[in-house]
Formats: sequence, structure tokens, C-alpha cells
Amino acid sequence: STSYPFATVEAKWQAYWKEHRTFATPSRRITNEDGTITRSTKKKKYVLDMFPYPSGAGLHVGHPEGYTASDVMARYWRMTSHDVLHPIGWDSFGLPAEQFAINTGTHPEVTTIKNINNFRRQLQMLGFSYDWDKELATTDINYVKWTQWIFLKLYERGLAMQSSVNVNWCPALGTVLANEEVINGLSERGDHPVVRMPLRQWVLKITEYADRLQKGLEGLDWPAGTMVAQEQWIGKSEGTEIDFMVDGLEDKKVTVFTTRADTLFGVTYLTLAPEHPLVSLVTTPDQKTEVDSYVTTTASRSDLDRTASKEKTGVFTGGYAIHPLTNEKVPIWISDYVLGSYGTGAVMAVPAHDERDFEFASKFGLDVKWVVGPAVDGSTGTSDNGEETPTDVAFTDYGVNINSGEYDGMTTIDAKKAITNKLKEISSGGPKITYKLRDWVFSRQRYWGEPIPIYFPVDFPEGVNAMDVDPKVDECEHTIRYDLPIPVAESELPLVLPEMEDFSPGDDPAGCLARAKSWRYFQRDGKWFARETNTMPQWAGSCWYYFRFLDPKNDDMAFSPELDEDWMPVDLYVGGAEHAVLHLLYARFWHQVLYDLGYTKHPEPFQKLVHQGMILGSDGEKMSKSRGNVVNPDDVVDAHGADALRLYEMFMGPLEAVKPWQTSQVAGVVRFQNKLYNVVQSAVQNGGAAELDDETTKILHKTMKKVTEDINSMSFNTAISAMMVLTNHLTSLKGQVPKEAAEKLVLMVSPFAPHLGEECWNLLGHTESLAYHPWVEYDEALCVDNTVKMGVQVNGKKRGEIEIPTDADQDGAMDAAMKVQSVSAQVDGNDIKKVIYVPGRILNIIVAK
Ligand code: ANZ
Repeated sequence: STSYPFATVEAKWQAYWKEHRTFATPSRRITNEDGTITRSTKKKKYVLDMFPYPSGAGLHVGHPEGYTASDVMARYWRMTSHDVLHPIGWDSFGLPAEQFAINTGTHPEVTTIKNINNFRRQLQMLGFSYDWDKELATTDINYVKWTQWIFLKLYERGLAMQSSVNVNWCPALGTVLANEEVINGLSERGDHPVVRMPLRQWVLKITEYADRLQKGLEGLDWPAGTMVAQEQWIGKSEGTEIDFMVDGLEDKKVTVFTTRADTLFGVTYLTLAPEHPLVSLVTTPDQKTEVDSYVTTTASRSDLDRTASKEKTGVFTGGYAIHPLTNEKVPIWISDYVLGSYGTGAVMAVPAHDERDFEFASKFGLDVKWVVGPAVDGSTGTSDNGEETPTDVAFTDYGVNINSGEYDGMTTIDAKKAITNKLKEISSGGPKITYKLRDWVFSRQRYWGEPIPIYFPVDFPEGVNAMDVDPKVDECEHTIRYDLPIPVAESELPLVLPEMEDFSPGDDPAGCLARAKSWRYFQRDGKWFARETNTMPQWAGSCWYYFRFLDPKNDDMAFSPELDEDWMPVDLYVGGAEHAVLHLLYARFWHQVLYDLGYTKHPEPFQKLVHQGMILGSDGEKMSKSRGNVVNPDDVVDAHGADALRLYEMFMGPLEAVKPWQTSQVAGVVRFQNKLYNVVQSAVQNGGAAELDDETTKILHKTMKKVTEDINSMSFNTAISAMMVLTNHLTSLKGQVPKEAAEKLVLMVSPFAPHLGEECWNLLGHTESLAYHPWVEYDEALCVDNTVKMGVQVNGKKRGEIEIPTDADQDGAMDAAMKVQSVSAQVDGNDIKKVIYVPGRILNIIVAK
């Protein structure tokens, strides 16, 4: 047997595909001779990978896993008569290239181009059937132009605005840090103090789409876990807003948000977030010092910190509010377990039925009033007098109201409704839906991102003539009128980054672009203006790249409406579960805005989503440089070829499963490739003389059925094992391999191992690529098992097993049974009294002993 010469074969077919533009995207519209346009009647499939960030490290083995899976589908769909769009590009803005620039002075663009070239080489080496004409990078100036254009659309819609946002500012590092980068008030890098301070930021109002983002999930074919993650992130909460008038202040009220309006009679105090605007108003003079100091100390804590900490802290403000139903006075406290950014930033505290309130009340000796008891008679939490506290934990279950006046005896659900209605009636509140989703802080004080296409007028001190000063060079005193933003005209896009030598953020919270003065300041009609110096976050580019793939070279628009109609939505989106929340939510948000603006006919971008499972090192641990367990795709391809890597990654286990790399199994797929290659050689050598026998026909049809079904359900590992079984069978024919069987096997293996597929197809005498050859068709009748296995009993006791044709008669069954030694031993020499035979079910031989 010959060993398969993968290296030459793979290079040959990659060159062939390139030369013949085999994977060019077909047009979905055909222009007829008379100029009319006919739409393609074929079905379409838009197969999309989450495009990579081109890091300096190159591809890791996790990339080819998802990319092979989508490539198998793209290739399969081409063979099943679909028009296929299968593009790739680069998510090339981002921190590592910028950090490298800061450390070495190499422009991020230089690093980015170098890394993209390496990634492209690797993807081409793996034989993915991308249409390389669609390639784009988010850093391309032609792409940035349209990203900025979409920002302007958001701005026009009032969905992009400036806002003062509390950020983690690290003066020593001169930068804003993400919550995850701050540990106990110090920067993760370098342990420098971090302060929470308000900074002017651009914010996208994704909260306006909260409901749509939630509802849009219905009808998508996404992994359940990802749907839940998105839902939880959006965090729709249905409850009630309730107004408590502030005692002694006629027109001031504290509005709280609660999901348990039924517990209103159990309120014993209110708690405001320390940053709540009413804090200073309700605080009495004698409590002022204590309140002020609490507000200051808690100001530096992040929301995460505040919700995570067990120990409750807080201060009494000295003020009181009036209960809307009982008119009782309830004290107003402040505590940082109440978040300023959720609901109304104020809660009605019900210690008897809320754990956090219970802890707080216990610590500060506040009243506990029980107002809900278990629905079924029991002792926990029930009490008919508010002074007793029958348990030492809050009763948070639903039940029946007690101590609640006219609402006594109502179930929690009924009481919520009744009390909410009552509040509405007396204009003290009503139903309210809130969301956990926050608006999206969209600006970064960084160099390597899309400049935000906004500028502002510049004011000079009175008496200074704009003609006499030049903020580009002078240290002249001036004010940038951030309150008067002006969008860059569409005709002036793209707004490109300035050339700089120092890419570090610097100590100006306005970011590093603030130092590029000749870029930042410009004069128009005798007036000075200053550009926005914040850039967009890396998320921006990945929010809409799937649209640009439709039409990457269009200079007049982001993408044409015809191509949107022809190809959207994405039929299959494959990528890591780490993007389950942010990327997928941000992209859906932009999509929905573009939908509302009429740029797309499709309400959602990604119809089916699949996450590939992580590939672990051979030690079962996450691959990492420090562990030294990283497998490099280049090495695997050098040693065994691209198809072996592709086959192995699809054979490792279910696509979605987390699975360890096992080098021994790579050898297994290499053997499979060699066997398949030899089977094909045999078929060629016997010159079509070998005929299909019944057994081979059956195995072939069963395999075609299994592989087809498995590809449709993306169960690639079982499809490959079925092909292995068929290959072993054909090998066992000792050279008498029927050509038809070899051809069908080659067609089936080609989406997984496309180079091997093309080479074998060529050996079998075909001169054209098999990329568009019709997929195999199986005969359902030949896939049915026509033998059946059944047990044989003698006098009711099982003695053996036979395999007989499904339609065998009693004589046939008996013949087979008597050939089984353990059966004949019981029967021979005895009188057969009776035979009970139910075809396929029972064969019981009754003998007289
Ligand atoms: C009174 C009450 C009684 C509550 C009770 C619960 C149980 P979700 O489901 O997450 O929306 N809450 C409201 N705003 C808050 C804020 N800014 N910071 C911290 N907690 C806040 O939860 C809503 C509940 O969380 C509200 O219902 C409120 O406590 C609290 F037996 O109000 B509840």
C-alpha cells in the first residue's frame, strides 16, 4: 500500500482552487439578455465564522475547530445545490497591537498587517473554502468609514450621547480600567490606587432596545445556555414603582422599585443608594457628618464590589418618609447594597421577607414585620403580631398575606396585583418594568480604534480673537464646548487616525489623541473646532462585519439593499461561547437599529448559532504558554497535513463538547486517510471490473444515509466513524473495490478532507473539482435491516441467539436455531412437542424430556 502524499496533494489543490476561483460567491441575480433580472431559484446559505483577532501568536487549534465545522457545512451545502456565501476577515483593532506599539514604538498598523498575513497563510494552508474576494479587516480605512457612518446614524437617532459616567480612573497608569482590572481599589497591573470618578464618555442607549433584544431571541436557533445568558444580561424584571412622600417636604418623594408589592405592609424603613439625589435633602443636620463620610467612603466601590460583599453597612439620614397606604412614618437610611444604577436607586426595605434587608435590620436593630405566611398551614414565618419574630431568617417564599389590612388572606400573586392597582388608583405608583441591562459605554481613551466622528466648537477667553491664536501649537487658554457636539459630515468620512509616535494613553483622561494637536484642532470659516479624542471600543467593528461581507468593496454605501435581500440573515454562525453575551448582544442591537432605519429587511442577524467546545491540552488542562501544553496547528499540518488536522478536530468528539487533544488519535485519522487513498487506488487499478455485492451495497447505502443525516445535525464525529467502517469494509475486499463505492466514499469525505477528496476524485477519472458535484443519494430501502436478531428458548428458557432474514418462516428459523450448539444440545434426542414462532420476536421449542 502507498502512503498518501499529503504535502504535494494539498499544495496542488489549494493552487487549483485559487486559480479557478472555485469558491467565488455566486450571484443571486441573473441579468437576462433583455436586461431584466431573474432571482436565483436556489436556496441560499450564509455560513459565517466569528472572525479572528489576528494576534501575534497565530492560530491556535481552537480556531480550526469552529472553522472546519463551518467549512464542512459550506462545502456540503454547495454539493446540495445551495448558493453559499462563506467569507472571512479580521477583527484587527484592539489592545495587544497597541500595547506592543507602546512598548516598542512599532505602529499598530505594521503589527496588524504582519499578523493578518500570518493568519491568512494559516487559513489558506487549512484549505477552508472562503471566498477570499470578500476579505476585510475592521482596520481597513474603507471599513472604518462605514463603522463611523453607522455611529452617525445612531447619533442622529439619539442613540449615541455623551454622559458623565463613573469610571475607574488610575492616575498612576493614566488610564481608565475595566471593573475586572480593579482589585480592592488597586489596579491589577502594578497595584496603583484607583478612584471612581465621573468622566465624559460616549454612551450608546442599548437600554432603549432592551425589550426588543429580549423578544427577538424567540425563534432563533441558538444554544439554550446562550439564550439564557442573554436573557439574564438583559434582566427584564416586572414589578411596581411606589412613591413615598418625604416627611416635612411637601413636593419631594422617594420612588422605589419592588418586585414584591405584596409586602408593602411589612416595610419598616427605606434605603437609598448613597449617590441617590435626595440623600442631601432628607439628611438632617445632626446626621450630616456621618452621612457625608459614608457617601465619600462608598464612592470608590464598584457595583460588583457592592453587591458581592456580605457585611452590610449603612447610615440613618435622620429623615422619614410616609407610607402610602398606612401613613406611618418610616425612617430613611442609606446603604451601598442599594445600587444607584438599578431600578430607582431606592428600595422599600422589608426585612421579614428579603434576606439583604433582614441582615441589615438585624445589624442596626430595625423593626421586622411579618406580612406573608406559607400558603399551607405551617409554623415558619407566620405570626399574627408584628412584634414577634418567629424565625431568625427572612421568609422569602410566596404564600398568603397576613397583617396587611384588607389584603389579608390573598395569595402573593393576587396581593401584588391588588396593591399595585390600589397605588395606581391613589396616584402613588403603578406597574413598572425595569431591566438589568445598562447603557453601553462606547468610548475608549486609546489610539488603536475608530475615531468617533464628532467635533466641538472651541471658545477663547473674552477679548481673544480666534485669528490671533492657534491651539494646535500654542498653550492658549480655551474651552472645548462638549455641550455642542457636531457630527462630521458623511462626505468627510472616513475620519482617519493621526500619525503619532507615542501611543500611550498618557495622563490626560481625554486620551492619547488629545496630544495630536494638529489633528485635534482645525479651523473652519474663521472659527476653531476640536475633534473628539475618544475612540470606539473593539466591539464596534464586530457589530456589523457580517453586513460588509455582502459587499466589501462598495464605496457608496455600507452594503446594498439587494445583497441584504439576497443573503441575509446569516444561516449558520459558528464561534466561541465566550461571546455568548456581549458581542452577540451588541451586534443584535446595531442590527435592530439598522432594521428600524430600513437598511435591512431582516429583524435578526444570526438565525442559527453554534459554539464549538474548547480544545484542552493533552493533560486535560486549558492550553496555555505557561503550561507548555499548546498544540500549534502549523506543526500538525507539517507532520500530517491539513486534512488530518481537519479530520481529527471533527473526530475528537461532539462539536460543542470540551475535549482534550490526543496525539494517538491523530495517528488514527492518518491511518484512515491512507486506507481511503489505497481503496481508491484499488478501484482505479481494477479498472471498474469489481462489481457491487449485496453486502457492500448495503453498507454503502447505510453509510450514505448516516453521513448525510449526521452532517445535517452537525454530528461530525459519528459521520467520520461511519466512513471509517465503510473504508475498512472496502479494504477487506482485497483490491476488488467497486468504483461506484469508492466514488461515493470520496464525495462524502470531501467536506472534511477536501484535498484528499479532490485528489481521489481526480484519480477516479474526473477532470473537474468535486466542489459542486451533487451530493450522494441513498436508497432508503437498502438501508433497512432485513435480518433480525432473536433469542431462542427451549421450554421457555433462553438457550441461544440467531440472526435470520426478517421474513424467515418457521422452518428457516428452526434450521438456524439447530445450528446453534447451545440450542441443539437441549433439543437433540428429545421429542419436539411444539414450536412457538412469532417472526422477529419469539422462537420457543417445547420438548418432552
Ligand atoms: C421590596 C421587597 C420585598 C423586595 C421582598 C424583595 C423581596 P429584581 O428581581 O432583581 O428586579 N431592589 C430594587 N432596586 C434595587 C437597587 N437599586 N439595588 C438593590 N436592590 C434593589 O429585584 C428587585 C428587588 O430588588 C426589589 O424588590 C428590591 O427589593 C430590590 F420581600 O422590594 B424588593
